[in-house]
Amino acid sequence: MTRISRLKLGAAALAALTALAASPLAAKDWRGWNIHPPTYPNGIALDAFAEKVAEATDGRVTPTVYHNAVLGDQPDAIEQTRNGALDFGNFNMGPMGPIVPATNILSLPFIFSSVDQMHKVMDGEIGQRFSDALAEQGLVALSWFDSGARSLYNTKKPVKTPADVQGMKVRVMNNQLYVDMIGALGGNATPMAFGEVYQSLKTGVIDGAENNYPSYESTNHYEVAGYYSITEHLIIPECLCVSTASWEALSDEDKAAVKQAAVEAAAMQRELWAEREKTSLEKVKGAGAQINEVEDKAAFQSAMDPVYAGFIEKNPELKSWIDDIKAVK
Ligand code: BDP
Repeated sequence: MTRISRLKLGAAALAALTALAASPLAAKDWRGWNIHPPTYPNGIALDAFAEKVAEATDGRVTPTVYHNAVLGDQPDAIEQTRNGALDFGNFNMGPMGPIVPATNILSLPFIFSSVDQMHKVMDGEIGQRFSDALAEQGLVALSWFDSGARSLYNTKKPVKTPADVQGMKVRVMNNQLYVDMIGALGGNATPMAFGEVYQSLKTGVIDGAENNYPSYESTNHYEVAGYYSITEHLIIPECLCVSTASWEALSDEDKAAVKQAAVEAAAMQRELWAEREKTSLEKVKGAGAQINEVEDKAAFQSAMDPVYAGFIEKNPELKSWIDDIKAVK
């Protein structure tokens, strides 16, 4: 074979391959982001989602989940999924706020009265409004995962009243609302990536942070910040979100299969979550963490009035959403 004909053949093969990759028949190797370890409820459910999708689409879509935030921290991963560099991810609505303003409502402290009420809201008409807002920013929310309730923990002392937070340096997720929230309690908030919190607690760069039991436990934060105070100030849902670009490349049949797999994954995650909350609590208690109830939660709630006022002032069009959420019993 001459060099020219080999080149021609090579070019033809390349053209064929390109056509195949662009055709709806080519297998789509989806890359998915997860901040948690594969053994965390979210990791297990995401792997089950990936497996189910591959099976239900007969291998037309083959997702792989990259655990432990190896593909970047959460704000980056959200951006990458929006622009199609990543195909899907499990995202908390906290760091989503700066990108999809309506989702900030879910980051208002004490917005939900309980996790059950949060489920009712997210699985109903109001949840659909959040999905619509996400869709406008390039993300298709296929189902909602649980993330329990977040409480404050620190290296110094039990928090019982807002005054105990005075002067404390507290790590928060990337969202101005949390800076305002800690500020309203008299503390100083530091937005920081999840993966940096352990070391920062250990070295005293920060005094505390806030999270649910499973994350407090899985990150080993309890080893270095042994006072966990049940403030339950935030109940934030998480989505299983697919990039609009990846979604639109699917046939209707495959869209239905992926949606179904996501709904099943969420049901599985919520079940595993309920168990994990118990085992995580047992584990941190067994390791000596001091968990305290907060009797006067109302004091924390009323301290949040300026946070709500500031939010409504900036987003008057979202005021009615707050009222709608509060009306769901
Ligand atoms: C966990 C969430 C995760 C957040 C993390 C955090 O599941 O998405 O990134 O908290 O505090 O509970 O950053």
